Amino acid sequence: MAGTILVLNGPNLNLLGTREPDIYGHATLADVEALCRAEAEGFGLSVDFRQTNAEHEMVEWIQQGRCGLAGIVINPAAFSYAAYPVLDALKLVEGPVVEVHISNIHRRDEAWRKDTIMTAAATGVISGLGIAGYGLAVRYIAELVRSRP
Ligand code: CA2
Repeated sequence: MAGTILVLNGPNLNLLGTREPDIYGHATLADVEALCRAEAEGFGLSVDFRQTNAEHEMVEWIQQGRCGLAGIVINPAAFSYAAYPVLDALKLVEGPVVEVHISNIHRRDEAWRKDTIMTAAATGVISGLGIAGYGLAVRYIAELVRSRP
């Protein structure tokens, strides 16, 4: 577990790569998973990669992973805007939590997209770097692990 990075994806991200490519690109969630695994494996770490459309499932996964993981990378997707149970669960996590958004939520046409509540529980946020943001988040956590005595 200490050598595992949990990568969580919220609602509708199972459809990544099938619509709105101008905003989200052409990569699929399977591509994102491969990217995260490749990055983690370079540091000798493993990735537990998951997606759900169900808030209760996301809460369960975060609770199960709150201790003993290298860290959590999460794209909460639309949970970002109203899912207080997910926020509370993230606040219980002991290790680093990196919030990732593929698009730059501060430049989107809909003003509400910038108001993510999850940031209150995140160590840091990456937004707008496409799926590369996931790889950078995994790398951040992996380097933290490597720097520990
Ligand atoms: O930019 C991101 O990664 C988002 O977290 C994606 C979320 C959106 O609600 C956030 O505002 C920003 C999910 C977008 C809807 O899901 C799609 C999946 C595939 C293709 C297009 C949209």
